[in-house]
Amino acid sequence: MSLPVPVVWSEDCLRHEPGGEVWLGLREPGTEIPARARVLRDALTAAGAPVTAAREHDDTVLRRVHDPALLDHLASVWADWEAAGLPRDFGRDRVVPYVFPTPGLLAGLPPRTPPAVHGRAGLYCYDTMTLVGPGSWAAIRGAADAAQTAADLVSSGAPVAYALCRPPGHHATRGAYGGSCYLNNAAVAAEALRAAGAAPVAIVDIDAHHGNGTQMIFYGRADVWYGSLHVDPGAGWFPHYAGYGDERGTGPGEGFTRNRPLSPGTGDDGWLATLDLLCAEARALGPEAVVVSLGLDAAAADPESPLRVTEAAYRAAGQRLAALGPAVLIQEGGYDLPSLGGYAVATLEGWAGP
Ligand code: SP5
Ligand code: ZN
Repeated sequence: MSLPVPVVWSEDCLRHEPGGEVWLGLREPGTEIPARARVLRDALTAAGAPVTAAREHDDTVLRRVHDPALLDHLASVWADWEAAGLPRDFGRDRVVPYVFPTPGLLAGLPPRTPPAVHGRAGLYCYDTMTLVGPGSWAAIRGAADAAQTAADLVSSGAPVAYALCRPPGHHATRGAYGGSCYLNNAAVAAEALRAAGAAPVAIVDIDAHHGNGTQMIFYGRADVWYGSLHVDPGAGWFPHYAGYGDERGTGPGEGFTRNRPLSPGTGDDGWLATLDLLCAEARALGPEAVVVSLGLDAAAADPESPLRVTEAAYRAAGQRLAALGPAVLIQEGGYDLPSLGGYAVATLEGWAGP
């Protein structure tokens, strides 16, 4: 049996070991762990999908998507943290910010980049649950390379390619990381497709959480449409501050963002009916290429979301999304290790068709 969807893989994605997450003031084990990537790779390989190595790319596309200062920060923050003696002298074995330059703090003061790394950390990170360790940058870069390699395949004529990105990316904004995401792999894929000439590009985000980073990166643009279905942030779910239905884009981008929040507990019928609405809107755009932020955390057993979607519905979602056109699939969330591989295989099988 074979699954004709290329899986783009970077061994470096295993090197990010966040070592937990600080949630509401306490460090917990965390669910965004290297085993996720192994489970996904092994399940897809066992299902017969071909694995292809991510190729290294230069910074051109990354610098279009992200503030270069964020790239420089992520590349150097662990070394700076270690040089400051924080692991050895204070037992702080991961980068975690503690002061955040919110508008309420700055109140119009000129922007500063604090020289102390423990002060600077909060300038580029908006939460306490997205930790950085020694191998993080290699993995972050490997994930972005996987996204670009998958985009290259589709730009060269492949109908679909799946990038097994870890860490995930859709919460990373132009200038800040958070939500277990560091660089926005889906935005990188979309920008790579644009650079290869595709226009317009539609991003469909089916992760259980709203992709606030992706939305923000393209919020003012009409050449990249962003649509998402996700658990309602107004019902108490991350990212709390974005993902509401009245966010529709701004300026030339007005009408090119579409959010469809779902009630906690939503199951297959509600999820697929909403996905159909989103797909109809994406199709109306006439996209030349599609990026799917493929989060598998809407799964019934997932510990990070209250949506209750079965493997069969993800299979149906793969089928429906395939009808939109050539697509780059980007792995986002999905944290229930026992069921994760089955959901990925079902989605890609649905894509490939009977
Ligand atoms: C890419 C992605 O799916 N990011 C998810 C970020 C949401 N994380 C919210 C974490 C909230 C704390 N988790 C504790 C789980 C306790 N059951
Ligand atoms: Zn998620």
